[in-house]
Amino acid sequence: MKLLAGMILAAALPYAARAEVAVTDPWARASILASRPAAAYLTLTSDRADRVIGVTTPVAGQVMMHGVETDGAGVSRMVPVDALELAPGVPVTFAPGDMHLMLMDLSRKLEEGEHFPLTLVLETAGELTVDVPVLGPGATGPAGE
Ligand SMILES: [Cu+2]
Repeated sequence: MKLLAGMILAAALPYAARAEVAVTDPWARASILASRPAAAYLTLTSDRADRVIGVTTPVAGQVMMHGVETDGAGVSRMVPVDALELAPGVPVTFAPGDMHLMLMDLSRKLEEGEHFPLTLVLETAGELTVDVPVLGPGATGPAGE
């Protein structure tokens, strides 16, 4: 019964009460070969608790969220993240050497200077599509940094 009451409340919320999610500084690095995965980065802030449950883009067959873990010997490895928790107002940053979006099965090389759409699927806020600029192969941060 509790679940049903929650659903009715959500349906009755006015448009203005919808979740606000901000995506800042999206970027990707140019890829050397279409056969190698590419990585994309951005900063995501939601005004309420939410979860990123999927990411898609037309340029890749699959997008995975990867975290990075370092073991006791100092060896880092990538760890798939199925659902990314967002705490209200706390920015989550995807950046080189840290959490990143891995673009698998590229349909083609990502060329410096182009842009591609990337869609984040959030449990509460729904789908959010951002335009991602492709920076040079040596880029280490978003344009302007
Ligand atoms: Cu990865």
